[in-house]
Amino acid sequence: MKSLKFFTLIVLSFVLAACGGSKAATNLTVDMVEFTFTPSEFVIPAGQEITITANNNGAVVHEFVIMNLGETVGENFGDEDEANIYWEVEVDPAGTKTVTFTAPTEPGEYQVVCGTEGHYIAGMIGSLTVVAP
Ligand SMILES: [Cu+2]
Repeated sequence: MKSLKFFTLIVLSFVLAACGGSKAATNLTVDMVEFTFTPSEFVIPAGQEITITANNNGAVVHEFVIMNLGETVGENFGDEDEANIYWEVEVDPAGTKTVTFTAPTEPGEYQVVCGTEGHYIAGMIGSLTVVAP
């Protein structure tokens, strides 16, 4: 009985992987302005190397901050959130950066925020969904 449950779990994870696999990308592009990410939703494969090109088309510094799984920014983005950051990149106004990071190994939905003061409250929020590769 135990092995049947395990088998079902294995089959389920293959099905889930197949569903998410088609949309997951290892190359991302994000455009940032006051106060939005475009696009604001991303799907990446777990544990893979991800290349992201972050364009800042705005007039102030913007950040693409990925929070740890299960951690979301509360009322406002502050010092207490720094410890819960998985990865971040900061881009100057009118600047662009192409950088890489390793996707989290744990599938799930990760909150993306801009860490520049006031931007989180202004709605500069996105989501990063990590799926089994
Ligand atoms: Cu911002």
